[in-house]
Amino acid sequence: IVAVEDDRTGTSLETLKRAIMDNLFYLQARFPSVASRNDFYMALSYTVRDRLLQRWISTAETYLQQGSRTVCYFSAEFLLGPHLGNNLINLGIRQEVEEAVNELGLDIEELLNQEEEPGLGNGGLGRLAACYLDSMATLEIPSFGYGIRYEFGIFDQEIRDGWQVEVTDRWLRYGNPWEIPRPEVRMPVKFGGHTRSYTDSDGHYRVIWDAHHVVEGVAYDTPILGYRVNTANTLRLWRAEAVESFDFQAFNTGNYYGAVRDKITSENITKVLYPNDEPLQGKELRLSQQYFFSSSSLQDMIRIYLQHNPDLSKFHQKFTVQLNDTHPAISVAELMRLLVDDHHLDWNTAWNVTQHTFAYTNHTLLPEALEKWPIALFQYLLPRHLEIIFEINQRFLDQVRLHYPGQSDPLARLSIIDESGERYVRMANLACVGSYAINGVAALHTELLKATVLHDFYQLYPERFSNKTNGVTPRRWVVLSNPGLTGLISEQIGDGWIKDLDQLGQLEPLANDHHFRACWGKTKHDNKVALAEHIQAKTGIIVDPNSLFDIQVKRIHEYKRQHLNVLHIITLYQQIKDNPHLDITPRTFIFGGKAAPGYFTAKLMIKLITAVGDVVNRDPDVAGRLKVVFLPDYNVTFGQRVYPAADLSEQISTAGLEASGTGNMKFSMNGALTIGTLDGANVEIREEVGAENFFLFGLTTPEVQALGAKGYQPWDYIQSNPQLKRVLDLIASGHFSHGDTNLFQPLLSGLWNQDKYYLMADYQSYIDCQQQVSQAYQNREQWLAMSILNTARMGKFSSDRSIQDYCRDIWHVSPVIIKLNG
Ligand code: 26M
Repeated sequence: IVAVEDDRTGTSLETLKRAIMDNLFYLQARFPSVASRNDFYMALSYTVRDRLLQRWISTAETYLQQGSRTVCYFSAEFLLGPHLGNNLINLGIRQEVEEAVNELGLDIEELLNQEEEPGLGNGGLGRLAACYLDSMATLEIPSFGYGIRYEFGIFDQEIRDGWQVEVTDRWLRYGNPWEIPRPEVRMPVKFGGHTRSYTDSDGHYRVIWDAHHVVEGVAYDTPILGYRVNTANTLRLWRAEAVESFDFQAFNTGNYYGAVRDKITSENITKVLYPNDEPLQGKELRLSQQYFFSSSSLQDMIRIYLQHNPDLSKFHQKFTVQLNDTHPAISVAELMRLLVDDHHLDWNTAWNVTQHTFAYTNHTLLPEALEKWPIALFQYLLPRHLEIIFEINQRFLDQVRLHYPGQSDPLARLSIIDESGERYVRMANLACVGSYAINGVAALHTELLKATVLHDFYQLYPERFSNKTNGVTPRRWVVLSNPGLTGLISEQIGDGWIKDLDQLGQLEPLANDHHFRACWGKTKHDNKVALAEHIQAKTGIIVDPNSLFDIQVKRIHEYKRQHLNVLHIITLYQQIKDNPHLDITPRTFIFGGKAAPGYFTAKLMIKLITAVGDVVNRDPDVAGRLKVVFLPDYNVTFGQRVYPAADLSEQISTAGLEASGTGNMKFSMNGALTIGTLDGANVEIREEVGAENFFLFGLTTPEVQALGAKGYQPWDYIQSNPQLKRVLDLIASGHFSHGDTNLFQPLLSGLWNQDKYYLMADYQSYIDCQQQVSQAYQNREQWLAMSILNTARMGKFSSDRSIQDYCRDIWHVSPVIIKLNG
């Protein structure tokens, strides 16, 4: 007889098989003969979850007992990707589970593919938060993630007639075995109404906020297990539920249906994730989401704190909060409100706590992406917070005045309130004033922040600024996604690199080893074959695994310049049309990425890619030497297939505009070479891998700035470059649009007239650089050596390194080792 504990935590073959069958019966209520693939996926997931929970509970107990300093990572997005495979890797039971599953007559790959990924993020920012959770758990750092449990994550993308079509992401449809609902953990969150003040019996000035309505935040927890450690931290996501208070019912007396309608309105708050790249102006629901999760999370932290410490004036010694962009910046005002209004701290004490609690990460320099909310909206939704922000601002500007006597310009720029026209609350300014640390996400980005967007704050508080270059977790992005490469590397240097990525440096001498190169090449080829099969299954397009796989996957955006990539494709196509016998390096161009639903130009870029593909892929003159594939619905799951199969990584944003990029790191770790501009983390990747192992092109940031200042004229470049002009003319002629000369006009006239992102200026440099890529690929031995060196020199870009930097320079937290109880 097996004891309950052994039965639910053991990893022997028999125990695992028994557990899967038990879960199938008792949780899914199915016999094997009628069970669907999803039933088996669920049964297996619960089996793995049982083995997480022991660690998770021990972790929670240890944190509670030790009261260690804790990081809270506040983020509106966590783009986790599928859990099952990752948890198998981190638990170290992938092998055993595969065997158990086989013996039950099932296929582990099929079960893994069954998982619907939680797409609770747009792209880089949300995926970064997920990598950081993995690293914090692996490094045994006491930490919580706090965010929003969206019922509908980022939309699913379909391509119909070459255009993007958005489909609702119903990821919770068949249940989510990885979350543990905590219906007893509920936080009231108020909205609207009015404030009033009075003086209490001790003579204290007090403010009461009589809200228009209250919504409850209910906690849903997901355990985040570290790699081969006992630490399992918590990601706590909040779901909005309506409250049916006595007042609420009384108010709706005789209006039962009206009350139910109001209930639905409350629950709308956590219905859907907003795509970025959409103007947020006046999106009341978006501000509601931000406030809802900020308030729920801070209330939860205060509740936990008060269980052991009565004195909130030391709150910042126990907790630090990282603000992932300005989405949770309202937290600055909310913590002040909770401390002053609800817990009766005096203003100065509360401000001291607040100011020592928050740290702020900026993720973009694009001016249109800086969040600001109309004062009227604030007044209507968060009247008390507006008062608090005015008070913070007044005290702040009094300080600034001492710094800039008699000068009004710096004051106007630093003010939390934008008064240049309609009045707005500037969230980045609120975040800067309320934080003890401010950082950018790559060296260049941080320098540009200090020089431009946050220049005035840098002048005022230089000591708050630092750089924290992004990183990605090698557990998901190499071990899980690229088992072939993982095996090859570990055979040579052991598996210490998985937790200490600098050890990849030991591969360097092997770049000269002919046999190792051959194995490296074989692994890449196998991954390309697998991707080719996937492409054929999804799109029907047949691609040649011996061709150069040239890949650009990321959100579709003009500044990321997918259309520059297309201009290169058309250039090659025209060269072939001119000379069908041209000796050319065969290439497969693979694109993936979503466009924001309201971003017309980005959607037209997708149409251009698919339209060019339709012509090029079919043209007999091309004879299969060029293929263009747009793979629909790029997400984490697809990323895991695509990075391991890439030869060339496209990182071609206009210099100065991509804050960091993280896909660039995933590609290089998996042995792809990069063609890129000196932008974001590309700069540091090139420094690490060596200029000779990186294909650099394009204007530098200062050159872009200088060109803009002297008056950039794109037609100068077009008129002096017949090849470029021919490419643009071919698009305009309707060659890729069944003769329709209007279809791509909006894109083309953008390039002819303003060309905001300098494609014309960078075109020739890009084409020349691509020519070097094609040549380099012909020298297979040399290419393989470069590929090995790229992987070997990527140690810096582990998110473990990033998290250690945050711990040391900003958070001042240290690891807490978890022992298993029981
Ligand atoms: C919003 C409205 C209109 C136009 C653009 C926006 C917008 C653009 C970018 C809003 C938010 C944006 O950034 C969010 C984001 O994901 N930033 C990415 O963060 C990653 C992690 O730090 C970086 O690697 C990426 O370079 C950065 O783009």
